[in-house]
Amino acid sequence: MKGYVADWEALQRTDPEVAEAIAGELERERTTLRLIASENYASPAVLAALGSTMTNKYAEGYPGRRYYGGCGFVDVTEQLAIDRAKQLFGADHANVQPHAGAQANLAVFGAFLQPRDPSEKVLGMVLAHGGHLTHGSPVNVSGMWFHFVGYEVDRETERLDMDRVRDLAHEHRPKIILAGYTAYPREIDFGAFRQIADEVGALLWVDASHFMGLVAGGVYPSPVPYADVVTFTTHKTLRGPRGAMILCREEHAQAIDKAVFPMMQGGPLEHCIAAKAVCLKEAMSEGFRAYAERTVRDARAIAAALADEGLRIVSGGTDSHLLLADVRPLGLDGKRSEAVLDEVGIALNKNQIPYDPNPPSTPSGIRIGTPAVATLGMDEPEMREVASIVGEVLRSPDDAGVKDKARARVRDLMQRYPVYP
Ligand code: DSN
Repeated sequence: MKGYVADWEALQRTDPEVAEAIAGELERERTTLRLIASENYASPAVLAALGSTMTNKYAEGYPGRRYYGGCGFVDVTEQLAIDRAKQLFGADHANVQPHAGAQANLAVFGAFLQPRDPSEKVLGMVLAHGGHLTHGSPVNVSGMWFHFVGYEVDRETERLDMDRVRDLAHEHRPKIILAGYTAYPREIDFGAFRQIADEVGALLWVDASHFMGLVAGGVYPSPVPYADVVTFTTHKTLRGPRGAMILCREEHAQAIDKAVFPMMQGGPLEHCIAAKAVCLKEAMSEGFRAYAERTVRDARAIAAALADEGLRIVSGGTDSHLLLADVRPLGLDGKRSEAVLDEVGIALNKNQIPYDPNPPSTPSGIRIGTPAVATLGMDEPEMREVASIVGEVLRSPDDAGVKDKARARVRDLMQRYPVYP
């Protein structure tokens, strides 16, 4: 049999405009230092599964119980993804169909809450301290239809204050307590969250999107033994295709499956699910473990080196793949820092810091993540080099000569660690 996955020549012939943009994106990825904490590089094997003919198949339902015929092969790949997710994370049940993190989170609301019922509260982190759009933002269905109460990090330590979480839980008696964030660099004490949830009879939901790859690699605590339900995207530290999964305890399996399909989604993206199976196999390898270790080592190294460059590191460091840096000591804000670093080929994002006096459009901080550079193999010496480039540029944001030199140093680094060679 001739294998058939993505055919680059066919795309160039059929639609040169789209082909040119895709080639442009590849070139951008090859020449830009990727420090966006939520981004990574999917492997060629993952990309091959994504570009396969499984995109053609309708398969509403679940393996062995579909609403369409001809599902034998997509049943194989979806069951592999389910089995591997359960094995890798030690979970009772896995649903691998959510199209994205927002849909996975929506399924949790669908499984456990009634919309617009103020008696059913969710206790989650306030957005400005590292929560997520889908954790109760007023412009998202989570905040429009569901009743959130927010906890914050401690003002001094900039870390979770579990006594405060406990007080709020006892005061508001939430139906769900939510942990897991987009800009919190430290370890989360899932055991403490479990204990508080049990004290008030709440479910514990962990959105592990950012760090689930670190859990797979054994370098970050697993929420699975503690949480009722764990949602996560598959394209961040886990390094798979764009998409998401849900793990849960057996007692919630039926509610979660029904909430994903037919409540929130229709036909599953079986090409993505095949790619999820591939990424889970990759995540079981020794090489993945080494990548996960390097990711955290890199984050610690760049945090320490950026502190030496004069930036203030929120909470004083990191235990994960990301850090938040306050750029005000250099006389800048996060927006300007993001823009000037983009000019020299470094991609990261502006971010609010806890208790930020500045608005989200011009926040005081930047967020830096190391999964992508760790995938390329960069280690502590390269992180010190990157920090020195960042420091030089941010200290002289209007100096064209400094920026030219920085651009050349970034180019050199990217040549030494090629993307999709
Ligand atoms: N937007 C993602 C992030 O950058 O953290 C989360 O969905």
